[in-house]
Amino acid sequence: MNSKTFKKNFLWGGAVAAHQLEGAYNEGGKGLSIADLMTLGSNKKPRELTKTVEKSKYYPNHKAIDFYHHYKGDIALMAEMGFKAFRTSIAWTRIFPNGDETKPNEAGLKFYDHVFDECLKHNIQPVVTLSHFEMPYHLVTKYGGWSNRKLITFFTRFAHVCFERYHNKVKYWMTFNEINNQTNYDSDISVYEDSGIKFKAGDDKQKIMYQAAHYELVASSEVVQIGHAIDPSLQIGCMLAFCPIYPATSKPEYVLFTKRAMDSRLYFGDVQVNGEYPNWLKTYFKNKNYNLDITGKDLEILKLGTVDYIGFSYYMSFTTKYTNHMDYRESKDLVRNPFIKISDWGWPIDPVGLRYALNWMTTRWHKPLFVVENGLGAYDKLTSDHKIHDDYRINYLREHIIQMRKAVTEDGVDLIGYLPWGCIDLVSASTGEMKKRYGFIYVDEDDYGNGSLKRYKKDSFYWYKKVIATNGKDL
Ligand code: P53
Repeated sequence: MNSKTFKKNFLWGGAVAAHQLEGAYNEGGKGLSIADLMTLGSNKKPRELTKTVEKSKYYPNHKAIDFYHHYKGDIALMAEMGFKAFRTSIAWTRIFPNGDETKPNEAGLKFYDHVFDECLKHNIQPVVTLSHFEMPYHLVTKYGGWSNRKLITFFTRFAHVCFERYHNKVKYWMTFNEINNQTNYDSDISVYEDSGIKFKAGDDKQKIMYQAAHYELVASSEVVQIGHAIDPSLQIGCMLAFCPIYPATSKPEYVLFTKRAMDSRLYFGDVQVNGEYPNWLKTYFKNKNYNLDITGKDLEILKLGTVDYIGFSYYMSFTTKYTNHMDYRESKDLVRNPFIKISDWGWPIDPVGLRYALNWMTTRWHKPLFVVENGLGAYDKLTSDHKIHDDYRINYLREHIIQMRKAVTEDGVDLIGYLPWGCIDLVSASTGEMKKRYGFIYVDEDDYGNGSLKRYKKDSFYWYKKVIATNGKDL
């Protein structure tokens, strides 16, 4: 037992996203989202991004784990673990089915009233992401997703409605989930999930990504301002996928390149925290002759809506291989790190990287930090007596919490809370599988939606309950 630990009101809990667990994809007036058009994939086979719902294909997000009809029981299980906070997202398509309407859908708004009320009944604080890989598909077909400036208007309208409606119930908000995944612009799914953009042959993918990200950053800043104007007590953060990047050798050029790689992945945070683009990137845009649509007014807006805290996911670290240039390309520039094991889905497992991340962000941004995702996607086996012995998951989380505790007690990091991903099993974002499980709560359902949908407590359920009860002392 460690006597030094987290602050008294530390927000222990878990995280999910609407499209990955709610199901009910066409109930309550909900419109089609981009996630509703992503097929089942696997570790080896990428998910297809289809134009319509095709009869011959399986779309796992349509049903997901049917949280839409199970939310009361599921939230009660989280309360049983002692959750202080529960992170979910508001499906944009429940509130604005097409995205460009001016009047919200009352049935959608009511659903989240019920979810948040249920949380509050159990003294669980809702933590809400406004955009989590689930924009209305209509905004893709009619406007080209975030390649279009008009999206700023639609998104800020959606955020305005959510703040007005829920500001008494929800105090912690985030604008765009993992806004920086699209740094890997060679990954079709990453750009599609973040920005609703499908590339055509001959597109300058990097330029298109930077333009879309710019509109998102402006929208994010406007949303922070709108939220604070409605209720100054709201805490509105950004959300970054934080993967530290290490150099594979100590050759100076290499270390320099690695720094640039990290700056490329994390400039989004610079803009959201500091309110302006870093100089290296302004110079980069100039040297590339990009002539992006970045107006003087945009730059003013960016200054006025800096975030209150930094939400981030932490799953893994990356390691770069030698290059003789400074132009980081994630699909080509990474290698296996011989000191680090990988998960069954090939994700490097690096608990020390979490302490590194917490220190890196504190030094750079001087803001409170919030771990809003962390966890191990793994195969689980349901025994005949309905147990799941997931010691591998417990070990992963324990090692990460130990590093997080060191960052707080030995390095002085200001940490708000810890919300491990997929606290209840749900549909994987990258593969669409159910069998890539993260939860403390097992859901009896296979990749094709077969199963009783019954919920069972894994060994990690009881372990995490104890961690929360002792505020992270008894691991
Ligand atoms: P899955 C890539 C790299 C790191 C985090 O991921 C990522 C992704 C995109 O999949 O996504 C976040 O389900 C994301 C969640 C997602 C979770 O990590 O692919 O915010 O929506 O489910 C885990 O194993």
